Amino acid sequence: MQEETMPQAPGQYYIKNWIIYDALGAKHVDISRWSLGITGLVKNELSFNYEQLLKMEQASFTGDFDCVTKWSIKDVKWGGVLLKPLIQKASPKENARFAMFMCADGYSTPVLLEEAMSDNAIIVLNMYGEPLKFEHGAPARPFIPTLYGWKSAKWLTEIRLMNEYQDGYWEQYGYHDRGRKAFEERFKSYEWKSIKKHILNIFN
Ligand SMILES: Nc1nc2c(c(=O)[nH]1)N[C@H]1C(S)=C(S)[C@@H](COP(=O)(O)O)O[C@H]1N2
Ligand SMILES: [Mo]
Repeated sequence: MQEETMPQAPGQYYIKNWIIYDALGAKHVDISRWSLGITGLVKNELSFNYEQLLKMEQASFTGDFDCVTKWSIKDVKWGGVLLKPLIQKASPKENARFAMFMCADGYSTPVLLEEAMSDNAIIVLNMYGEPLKFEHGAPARPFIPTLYGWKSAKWLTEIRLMNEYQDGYWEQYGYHDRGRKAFEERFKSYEWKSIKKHILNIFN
C-alpha cells in the first residue's frame, strides 16, 4: 500500500509518549483462543483466528493517532489487514450502515460502515513493525485514519454490522456518533456548547 502522510488534525498537539486508556480495565487476551468475528447484517458470518489474519495480505499505513482530548502521536506505523476486503468476505447485506466494534473487555464503539471500509482503514496487528502490545489492545484493534482515537477499540473481538445507529461506550456519555477529526466531531453537543459559550460571552 502507498505510504502517505496526512496533515495534523485541527486542534491537536503532539506528545511523545502514549497515554494508555482502559476505561473498563485492561484485558489480557489468550491469542490461541481468540478470534475476530464479522457478524450482524452479513450474508456469511465469519470468524478469523490470529494465524488466519497473519496469512492474509498485510498492509501498512503511517498516520497520526489523535485522542479527542487533544493529544496526538505523530506518524504511527500501523500494520495489519485492511478492513474493506475483510468485511467484503462476509458479504454485507444491503441495509448494513454501521459497524460496531466490540471488545473482550466490554468496550464498544460504532462507526459508519463506509468509514470502516474507507481507504487505509485497518485491523492493526502490528505497531512499528512489532506485534501489538498488550496495553495497546493485543492482538487486534481497528485504526481508521480519519477518526479520533476512541473509535480504535482495543482487544477487538467482533465487528457487528447494523442498520440503526447505536451508542458504544463513550458515545453513551456524549462522544460524537461519527468522530471525524477533520471536522472536529468530538462530542455530540459540540456545536451547541460552542454556541452557548459564544452567547455567554456576549451577555457577560
Ligand atoms: N477497549 C478499549 N479500547 C479503547 C479505549 C478503552 O478504554 N478501552 N480507549 C479509547 C481511547 S479514548 C483512546 S484515545 C485510545 C488510546 O489508545 P492507547 O491506550 O493505545 O494509547 O484507545 C481507545 N480504545
Ligand atoms: Mo481518547
